Amino acid sequence: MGILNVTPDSFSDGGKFTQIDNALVQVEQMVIDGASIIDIGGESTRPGAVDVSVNDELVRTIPVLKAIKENFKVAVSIDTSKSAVMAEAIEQGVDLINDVCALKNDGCLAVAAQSNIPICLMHMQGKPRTMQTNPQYDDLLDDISEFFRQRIDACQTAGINKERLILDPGFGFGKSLEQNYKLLANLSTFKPLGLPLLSGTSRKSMIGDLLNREVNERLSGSLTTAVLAVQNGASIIRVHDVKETMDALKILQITHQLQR
Ligand code: 9MG
Repeated sequence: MGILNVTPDSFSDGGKFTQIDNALVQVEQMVIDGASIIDIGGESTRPGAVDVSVNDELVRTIPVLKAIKENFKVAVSIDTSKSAVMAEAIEQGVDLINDVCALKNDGCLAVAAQSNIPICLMHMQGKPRTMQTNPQYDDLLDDISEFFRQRIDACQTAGINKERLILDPGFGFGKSLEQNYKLLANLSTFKPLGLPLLSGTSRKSMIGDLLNREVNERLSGSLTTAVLAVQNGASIIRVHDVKETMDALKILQITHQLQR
Protein backbone atom coordinates (compact mmCIF):
# COMPACT_ATOMS: atom_id res chain seq x y z
CA MET A 1 0.00 0.00 0.00
CA GLY A 2 1.58 3.25 -1.17
CA ILE A 3 0.91 6.40 0.84
CA LEU A 4 -0.47 9.45 -0.95
CA ASN A 5 -0.84 12.34 1.45
CA VAL A 6 -2.86 15.24 0.09
CA THR A 7 -2.41 17.32 3.23
CA PRO A 8 -0.38 20.51 3.52
CA ASP A 9 1.12 19.34 6.86
CA SER A 10 1.91 15.65 6.45
CA PHE A 11 4.87 14.67 8.64
CA SER A 12 7.12 13.14 6.04
CA ASP A 13 6.38 14.64 2.65
CA GLY A 14 5.31 18.05 3.88
CA GLY A 15 2.50 18.84 1.46
CA LYS A 16 4.41 18.30 -1.80
CA PHE A 17 1.44 16.49 -3.37
CA THR A 18 -1.49 18.81 -2.84
CA GLN A 19 -2.14 19.30 -6.56
CA ILE A 20 -3.80 16.66 -8.68
CA ASP A 21 -1.09 16.52 -11.35
CA ASN A 22 1.64 16.09 -8.79
CA ALA A 23 -0.41 13.42 -7.04
CA LEU A 24 -0.88 11.50 -10.29
CA VAL A 25 2.84 11.58 -11.01
CA GLN A 26 3.49 10.07 -7.59
CA VAL A 27 0.74 7.47 -8.07
CA GLU A 28 2.17 6.43 -11.44
CA GLN A 29 5.59 5.91 -9.88
CA MET A 30 4.15 3.90 -6.98
CA VAL A 31 2.21 1.70 -9.41
CA ILE A 32 5.34 1.13 -11.55
CA ASP A 33 7.23 0.32 -8.36
CA GLY A 34 4.70 -2.35 -7.39
CA ALA A 35 2.01 -0.80 -5.19
CA SER A 36 -1.30 -2.60 -5.46
CA ILE A 37 -3.21 -0.13 -3.28
CA ILE A 38 -2.89 3.67 -3.10
CA ASP A 39 -3.97 5.14 0.26
CA ILE A 40 -5.22 8.73 -0.08
CA GLY A 41 -5.28 10.80 3.10
CA GLY A 42 -6.52 14.39 3.46
CA GLU A 43 -6.06 14.76 7.22
CA SER A 44 -2.70 14.32 8.90
CA THR A 45 -2.78 11.85 11.79
CA ARG A 46 0.74 12.56 13.02
CA PRO A 47 1.08 13.29 16.74
CA GLY A 48 -0.14 16.83 17.48
CA ALA A 49 -1.92 17.24 14.11
CA VAL A 50 -4.83 19.70 13.99
CA ASP A 51 -8.37 18.72 12.98
CA VAL A 52 -9.51 19.30 9.39
CA SER A 53 -13.12 20.18 8.46
CA VAL A 54 -15.24 17.73 6.46
CA ASN A 55 -15.33 20.18 3.58
CA ASP A 56 -11.55 20.64 3.47
CA GLU A 57 -11.02 16.88 3.57
CA LEU A 58 -13.53 16.34 0.76
CA VAL A 59 -11.92 19.06 -1.37
CA ARG A 60 -8.47 17.57 -0.85
CA THR A 61 -9.26 13.89 -1.40
CA ILE A 62 -12.22 13.39 -3.73
CA PRO A 63 -10.83 15.07 -6.89
CA VAL A 64 -7.61 13.06 -6.45
CA LEU A 65 -9.58 9.85 -5.93
CA LYS A 66 -11.59 10.53 -9.11
CA ALA A 67 -8.43 11.32 -11.09
CA ILE A 68 -6.73 8.10 -9.95
CA LYS A 69 -9.81 6.04 -10.81
CA GLU A 70 -9.89 7.66 -14.28
CA ASN A 71 -6.21 7.09 -15.00
CA PHE A 72 -5.13 3.87 -13.27
CA LYS A 73 -6.38 0.36 -12.58
CA VAL A 74 -4.82 0.30 -9.10
CA ALA A 75 -7.03 -0.18 -6.02
CA VAL A 76 -7.60 3.01 -4.05
CA SER A 77 -8.03 3.31 -0.31
CA ILE A 78 -9.44 6.34 1.52
CA ASP A 79 -7.69 7.17 4.78
CA THR A 80 -10.47 8.90 6.70
CA SER A 81 -12.40 8.78 9.97
CA LYS A 82 -15.30 10.93 8.76
CA SER A 83 -18.53 9.31 7.61
CA ALA A 84 -19.23 12.01 5.00
CA VAL A 85 -15.83 11.50 3.38
CA MET A 86 -16.29 7.72 3.46
CA ALA A 87 -19.74 8.08 1.84
CA GLU A 88 -18.47 10.30 -0.99
CA ALA A 89 -15.42 8.11 -1.56
CA ILE A 90 -17.66 5.03 -1.78
CA GLU A 91 -19.85 6.91 -4.27
CA GLN A 92 -16.73 7.57 -6.38
CA GLY A 93 -15.71 3.90 -6.40
CA VAL A 94 -13.09 3.71 -3.65
CA ASP A 95 -11.90 0.14 -3.03
CA LEU A 96 -11.05 0.17 0.68
CA ILE A 97 -11.73 2.28 3.79
CA ASN A 98 -8.71 2.86 6.03
CA ASP A 99 -9.99 4.25 9.31
CA VAL A 100 -7.50 5.01 12.09
CA CYS A 101 -10.55 5.38 14.40
CA ALA A 102 -11.87 1.89 13.51
CA LEU A 103 -15.36 3.18 12.53
CA LYS A 104 -15.97 4.61 16.02
CA ASN A 105 -16.96 8.10 14.81
CA ASP A 106 -20.59 9.11 14.23
CA GLY A 107 -22.20 7.48 11.23
CA CYS A 108 -19.15 5.49 10.12
CA LEU A 109 -20.50 2.02 10.91
CA ALA A 110 -23.73 2.80 9.05
CA VAL A 111 -21.96 4.19 5.99
CA ALA A 112 -19.55 1.25 5.86
CA ALA A 113 -22.43 -1.20 6.24
CA GLN A 114 -24.08 0.21 3.13
CA SER A 115 -21.08 -0.70 0.99
CA ASN A 116 -19.35 -4.02 0.47
CA ILE A 117 -15.72 -2.93 0.32
CA PRO A 118 -12.96 -3.97 2.77
CA ILE A 119 -12.33 -1.86 5.87
CA CYS A 120 -9.11 -1.51 7.85
CA LEU A 121 -9.80 -1.14 11.59
CA MET A 122 -6.81 0.47 13.28
CA HIS A 123 -6.11 0.56 17.00
CA MET A 124 -5.37 3.97 18.53
CA GLN A 125 -5.18 4.89 22.19
CA GLY A 126 -6.29 8.50 22.72
CA LYS A 127 -6.45 11.17 20.01
CA PRO A 128 -3.67 12.31 17.64
CA ARG A 129 -3.17 15.60 19.51
CA THR A 130 -2.24 13.88 22.80
CA MET A 131 -1.84 10.17 22.10
CA GLN A 132 1.92 10.05 22.60
CA THR A 133 1.73 11.48 26.16
CA ASN A 134 2.52 8.52 28.38
CA PRO A 135 0.39 5.76 26.79
CA GLN A 136 -0.60 3.09 29.35
CA TYR A 137 -1.87 -0.48 28.94
CA ASP A 138 -2.75 -3.24 31.43
CA ASP A 139 -1.27 -5.66 28.91
CA LEU A 140 -0.44 -4.21 25.50
CA LEU A 141 -1.18 -7.30 23.42
CA ASP A 142 -4.26 -8.41 25.39
CA ASP A 143 -5.71 -4.88 25.40
CA ILE A 144 -5.31 -4.50 21.64
CA SER A 145 -6.71 -8.00 20.99
CA GLU A 146 -9.74 -7.11 23.12
CA PHE A 147 -10.15 -3.81 21.22
CA PHE A 148 -10.15 -5.75 17.92
CA ARG A 149 -12.73 -8.24 19.24
CA GLN A 150 -15.01 -5.37 20.31
CA ARG A 151 -14.70 -3.54 17.00
CA ILE A 152 -15.29 -6.78 15.03
CA ASP A 153 -18.44 -7.31 17.13
CA ALA A 154 -19.59 -3.71 16.55
CA CYS A 155 -19.08 -4.15 12.80
CA GLN A 156 -20.98 -7.43 12.71
CA THR A 157 -23.84 -5.92 14.73
CA ALA A 158 -24.00 -3.08 12.20
CA GLY A 159 -24.28 -5.62 9.37
CA ILE A 160 -20.66 -5.64 8.18
CA ASN A 161 -19.36 -9.15 7.39
CA LYS A 162 -16.24 -10.13 9.29
CA GLU A 163 -14.67 -11.20 5.96
CA ARG A 164 -14.50 -7.52 4.94
CA LEU A 165 -12.27 -6.54 7.86
CA ILE A 166 -8.51 -5.95 8.07
CA LEU A 167 -6.80 -5.33 11.44
CA ASP A 168 -3.99 -2.90 12.18
CA PRO A 169 -2.33 -2.45 15.61
CA GLY A 170 -1.61 1.21 14.83
CA PHE A 171 2.12 1.70 15.22
CA GLY A 172 2.79 5.12 16.76
CA PHE A 173 -0.84 5.72 17.72
CA GLY A 174 -0.69 5.92 21.52
CA LYS A 175 2.30 3.62 21.99
CA SER A 176 5.69 4.20 23.58
CA LEU A 177 8.86 3.27 21.73
CA GLU A 178 9.08 -0.04 23.58
CA GLN A 179 5.37 -0.76 23.07
CA ASN A 180 5.77 -0.22 19.31
CA TYR A 181 8.61 -2.73 19.11
CA LYS A 182 6.78 -5.18 21.36
CA LEU A 183 3.87 -5.01 18.91
CA LEU A 184 6.15 -5.56 15.95
CA ALA A 185 7.82 -8.54 17.62
CA ASN A 186 4.44 -10.06 18.54
CA LEU A 187 2.30 -9.17 15.54
CA SER A 188 1.43 -12.85 15.11
CA THR A 189 -0.56 -12.60 18.39
CA PHE A 190 -3.41 -11.17 16.31
CA LYS A 191 -3.45 -13.97 13.71
CA PRO A 192 -5.95 -16.12 15.69
CA LEU A 193 -8.55 -13.37 15.11
CA GLY A 194 -8.62 -14.76 11.59
CA LEU A 195 -8.24 -11.53 9.62
CA PRO A 196 -5.52 -10.02 7.42
CA LEU A 197 -3.11 -7.70 9.22
CA LEU A 198 -1.94 -4.30 7.97
CA SER A 199 1.24 -2.71 9.28
CA GLY A 200 2.28 0.95 8.99
CA THR A 201 5.70 1.86 10.35
CA SER A 202 7.12 3.77 7.36
CA ARG A 203 9.34 6.72 8.42
CA LYS A 204 7.66 6.85 11.83
CA SER A 205 9.15 8.11 15.11
CA MET A 206 9.56 4.54 16.37
CA ILE A 207 12.35 4.35 13.78
CA GLY A 208 13.71 7.89 14.19
CA ASP A 209 13.75 7.74 17.98
CA LEU A 210 15.46 4.35 18.21
CA LEU A 211 18.09 5.12 15.59
CA ASN A 212 18.33 8.88 16.12
CA ARG A 213 17.41 9.57 12.49
CA GLU A 214 15.52 12.47 10.91
CA VAL A 215 12.47 11.68 8.75
CA ASN A 216 14.53 11.68 5.53
CA GLU A 217 17.04 9.21 7.03
CA ARG A 218 14.63 6.44 8.00
CA LEU A 219 14.64 4.25 4.89
CA SER A 220 16.78 1.41 6.30
CA GLY A 221 14.70 1.34 9.46
CA SER A 222 11.45 1.41 7.47
CA LEU A 223 12.57 -1.53 5.32
CA THR A 224 13.67 -3.56 8.33
CA THR A 225 10.33 -3.04 10.06
CA ALA A 226 8.46 -3.91 6.83
CA VAL A 227 10.34 -7.21 6.53
CA LEU A 228 9.76 -8.03 10.20
CA ALA A 229 6.07 -7.18 9.93
CA VAL A 230 5.58 -9.55 6.98
CA GLN A 231 7.64 -12.24 8.71
CA ASN A 232 5.37 -11.87 11.73
CA GLY A 233 2.12 -12.13 9.80
CA ALA A 234 1.27 -8.82 8.07
CA SER A 235 -0.11 -9.08 4.55
CA ILE A 236 -0.48 -5.36 3.75
CA ILE A 237 2.37 -2.92 4.36
CA ARG A 238 1.62 0.82 4.22
CA VAL A 239 4.73 2.65 2.96
CA HIS A 240 6.16 5.80 1.40
CA ASP A 241 9.04 4.00 -0.36
CA VAL A 242 7.30 1.43 -2.54
CA LYS A 243 10.21 0.40 -4.77
CA GLU A 244 12.65 -0.20 -1.92
CA THR A 245 10.01 -2.04 0.12
CA MET A 246 9.16 -4.31 -2.82
CA ASP A 247 12.86 -5.16 -3.20
CA ALA A 248 13.18 -6.03 0.47
CA LEU A 249 9.99 -8.10 0.45
CA LYS A 250 11.00 -10.00 -2.69
CA ILE A 251 14.15 -11.13 -0.89
CA LEU A 252 12.08 -12.18 2.10
CA GLN A 253 9.69 -14.05 -0.19
CA ILE A 254 12.34 -16.05 -2.05
CA THR A 255 14.11 -17.08 1.15
CA HIS A 256 10.76 -18.16 2.53
CA GLN A 257 10.01 -20.22 -0.60
CA LEU A 258 13.43 -21.90 -0.51
CA GLN A 259 13.38 -22.75 3.19
CA ARG A 260 13.71 -26.49 3.86
C1 9MG B 1 -3.28 6.92 8.05
N1 9MG B 1 -2.28 6.15 8.75
C2 9MG B 1 -1.12 6.61 9.29
N2 9MG B 1 -0.46 5.61 9.88
C3 9MG B 1 -1.19 4.50 9.70
C4 9MG B 1 -1.05 3.16 10.07
O1 9MG B 1 -0.02 2.76 10.79
N3 9MG B 1 -2.01 2.28 9.72
C5 9MG B 1 -3.10 2.70 9.01
N4 9MG B 1 -4.03 1.76 8.69
N5 9MG B 1 -3.29 3.95 8.63
C6 9MG B 1 -2.36 4.83 8.98
